[in-house]
Amino acid sequence: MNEETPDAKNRQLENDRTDSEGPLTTETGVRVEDTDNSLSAGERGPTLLEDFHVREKITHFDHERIPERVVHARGAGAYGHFTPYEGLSDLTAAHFLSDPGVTTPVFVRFSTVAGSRGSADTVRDVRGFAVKFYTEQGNYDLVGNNMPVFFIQDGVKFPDFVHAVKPEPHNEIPQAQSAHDTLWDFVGLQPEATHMMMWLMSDRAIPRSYRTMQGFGVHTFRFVNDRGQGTFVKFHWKPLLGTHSLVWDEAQRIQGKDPDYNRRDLWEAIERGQYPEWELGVQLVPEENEHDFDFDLLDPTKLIPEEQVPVRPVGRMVLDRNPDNFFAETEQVAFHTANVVPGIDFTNDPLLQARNFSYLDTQLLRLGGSNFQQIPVNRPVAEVSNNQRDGFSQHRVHRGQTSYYPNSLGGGCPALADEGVYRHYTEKVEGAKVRKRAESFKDHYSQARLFYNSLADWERDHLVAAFRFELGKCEELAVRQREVANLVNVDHGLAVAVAEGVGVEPPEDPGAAGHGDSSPALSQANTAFGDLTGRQVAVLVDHGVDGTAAEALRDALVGRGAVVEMLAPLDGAVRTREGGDLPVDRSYTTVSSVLYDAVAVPGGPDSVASLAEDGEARHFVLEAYKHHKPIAAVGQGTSLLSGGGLPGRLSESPLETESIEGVVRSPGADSDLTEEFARLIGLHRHWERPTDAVSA
Ligand code: HDD
Repeated sequence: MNEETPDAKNRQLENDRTDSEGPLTTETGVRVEDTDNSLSAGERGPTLLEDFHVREKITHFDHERIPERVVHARGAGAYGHFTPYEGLSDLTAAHFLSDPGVTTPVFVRFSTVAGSRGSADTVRDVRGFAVKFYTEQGNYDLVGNNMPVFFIQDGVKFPDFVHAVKPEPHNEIPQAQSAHDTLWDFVGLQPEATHMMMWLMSDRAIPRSYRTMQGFGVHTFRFVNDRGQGTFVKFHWKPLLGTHSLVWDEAQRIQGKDPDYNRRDLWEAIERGQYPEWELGVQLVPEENEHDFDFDLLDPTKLIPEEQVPVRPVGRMVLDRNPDNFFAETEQVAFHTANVVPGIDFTNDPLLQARNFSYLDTQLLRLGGSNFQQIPVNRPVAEVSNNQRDGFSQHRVHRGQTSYYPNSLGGGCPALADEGVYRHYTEKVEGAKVRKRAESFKDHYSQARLFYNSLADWERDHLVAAFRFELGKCEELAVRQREVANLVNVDHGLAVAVAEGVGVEPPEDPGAAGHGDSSPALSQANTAFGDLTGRQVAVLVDHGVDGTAAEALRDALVGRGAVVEMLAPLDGAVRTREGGDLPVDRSYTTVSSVLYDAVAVPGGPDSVASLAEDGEARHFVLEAYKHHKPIAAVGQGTSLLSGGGLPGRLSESPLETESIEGVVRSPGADSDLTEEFARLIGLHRHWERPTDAVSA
């Protein structure tokens, strides 16, 4: 274990933390006795210009906002640490990957892409997954997404893509949505986007939590070892909790009920000590095997199927500390794909090359000049020493007479480093200057089809529904039709299903059947299940509730890491059937079933009768049912299931043992019930449950 590194960043930040204690002062430290009344000429007279306090206070306020990120404006961040499982020095000179004894502090920012800073979390969108490693060799930023491919192949198209997905320029509608004409106009004309659009229309675009999201470096990067040998590498982050998503209808409702849903979830999990974890994995391709694939490794619209090149787990990242101040840290953190350390290099992926230009440029604007690396969250824990000077908001007080190289007056300092230095991979490059897309980048459909083939039936249903929803929001029929024409190259059945949904001509069958390959690793059906950590469970109670059952259920689930809340019509406490008081966590009128992963209704005739008369309570259960969530009903609680307009077989015989997907019913809260309920929660959602007839 490295003694110095684990909290090196935290210790460094300690010098910057400020508690607003002691008497009120101006920015220059002058004490202020009144901040409620401006200095005026007479009690009812004009405010005087000489009131430096009021001028300073208002001027500072006027300047409190900085430009939001042009993309990924909405985000949430946390600190943590990364530890490798084994030394990888045979592959890379990166010290943070060289020794399981080295633990490296990290800051991670998750984000949506299209929405503004104040937009909702659960929109259909890509999620950013940006990791800053504060390594002993300098900062390394792995600026990835929760999807392994991208919309375009060359960075020159990025402004076009972003203009298309952002709110339309004439009326700035819609906010944080891809369901509008300009986006689909663009992607329909840009077939290279097809593969990514399949991911965007899949459940990956509505993650249940940042804690249940995969991350990908997307590009092929290059590891370089001490001997200068290169190996192509793709980075993967795998959440220990598994990769889980919301239901689209639920995601939309959460946008209103709790726009901070993902942000809050991350914050609260860390505050509870349920630290989210990801495993870092790498796919490695020796340089000599670069051309062994039927796609180009430099093409960011392609992934390497895991079945072809397995993902090797190389380390673990834990997020265990929330920031002290959102603006200072999460807003001011500046990621840059060109922040690399020795042992990690780029490839000629044309998207990556453009990113290496764009990120520095954007920080200069966003953070007001070239000294943004001195902002506490951005400052490396590695020593910084160079001849760069001055600029807006220079915080360093450089000493000495010289600020040039070479010098003799400054003792030759800073001297050139001779070990641990960054050496660019000595790749041989030649070629005529051209503006031309490589032939090897031209297959835009095979991997879109691979993705489609790999999905479970329910995932395909969601995908078709998402295409119908999004294209159905496009006013121009030609835009809808063009996208359908695109999809027919992926799968004829998919294109027909979408066409039927959005009222355009179903396309002809192109005849030639596409390949039948699939990659099971791409399906969320094959992720990790069973972990209840941080799962939110609602228990609906009212006066007369079977308190023993309610508490037994709660204690058993809390013991497995779930967060269980007692919800009643009114806040405070309810009287139990046994005569005691059961504290209520909140009134269900202040929340909604969409904010919970599962619902339980304990027995107690009075409690259940009262809940059954309350439309809010019935809707709560019905909505959870519609969103495929696990439901437990104990004793008379089962009758609440029958009163809410649930499909026949539930409502007709609430206590019958006929099994209903994801619903457990029991006369009492025994261990079998809790066991089964926990199992159902661990399965996340019960997709096989038919819900089409449910109106909630
Ligand atoms: Fe980007 C932000 C991820 C392509 C230009 N990008 C940004 C963030 C993430 C990504 C996670 C938010 C960082 C944070 O939390 O502060 N971007 C990606 C991925 C891409 C990608 C995975 C493709 C593989 N990006 C991309 C291209 C360009 C940019 C091709 C420009 C040519 N991205 C930016 C940016 C942003 C940004 C404008 C906005 C704010 C920022 O950088 O700091 O420079």
